[in-house]
Amino acid sequence: MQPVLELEATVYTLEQMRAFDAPQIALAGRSNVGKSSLVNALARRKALAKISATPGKTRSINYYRVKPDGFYVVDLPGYGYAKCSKEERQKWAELIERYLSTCPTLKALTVLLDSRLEPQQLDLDLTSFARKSGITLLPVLTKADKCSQRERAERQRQWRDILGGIAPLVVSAKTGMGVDNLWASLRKVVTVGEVRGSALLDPFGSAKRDVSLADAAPQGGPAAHPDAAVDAPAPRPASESDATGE
Ligand SMILES: Nc1nc2c(ncn2[C@@H]2O[C@H](COP(=O)(O)OP(=O)(O)O)[C@@H](O)[C@H]2O)c(=O)[nH]1
Ligand SMILES: [Mg+2]
Repeated sequence: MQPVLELEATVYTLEQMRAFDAPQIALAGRSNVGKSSLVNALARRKALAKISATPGKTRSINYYRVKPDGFYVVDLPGYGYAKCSKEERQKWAELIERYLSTCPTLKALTVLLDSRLEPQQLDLDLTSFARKSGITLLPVLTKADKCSQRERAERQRQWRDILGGIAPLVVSAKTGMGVDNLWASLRKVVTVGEVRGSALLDPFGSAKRDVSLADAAPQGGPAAHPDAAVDAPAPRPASESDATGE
């Protein structure tokens, strides 16, 4: 049976987030990575999630209930919007960090990564934080229709190396590529607790939560964690305007 995605609630604070006790999969990504488009593709609807003309404006957290399964897809605010103030970025990071660190029913974090871009510092910060916190990562490369198959495969390999063997899924909200695979992974991670074998289970899964996303530098800034950029090439300025959220 094809799952259905329904917007159940929109909240703004950690206190409001604590009201949800069903299993949850968080969805995060840099502003403009294609998160809203992917939610719509998962829902097979055109306008469930708003595709923003002014990226970075939405600070809300949307709880989508998956039926009939019963778990939530928790759509977190996009991060790293260049025009946000430092204070706003700090507030985002603290909220996300506290949610990810304390939500007792969190099953996984789906991190959306732009398949056209070299790994960006903020993506490295978030994935590094998740791995050190023992959170199951489900990385997803978006906008796959904008790359050749060879570029996609290279980007997948690059991220797999950075993430210690976890190869991202490749999706396109535009063509629908990979969307069924993503659904299968989301459902599996909720029921089984892992997606593709032990590769998804962090080798340092029991590591202390000793990293702070709140220290994350704005996009293009210095690395927040000395080890966040291991094996990763330096982020390069995005050349296409819709790749940066500006
Ligand atoms: N070609 C292509 N464009 C996409 C895809 N997903 C999103 N976009 C475009 O990227 C821009 C940002 O998308 P949006 O979903 O609002 O990103 P968000 O800020 O992460 O929610 C919009 O112009 C979308 O039309 C995709 O799979 N393929
Ligand atoms: Mg959006």
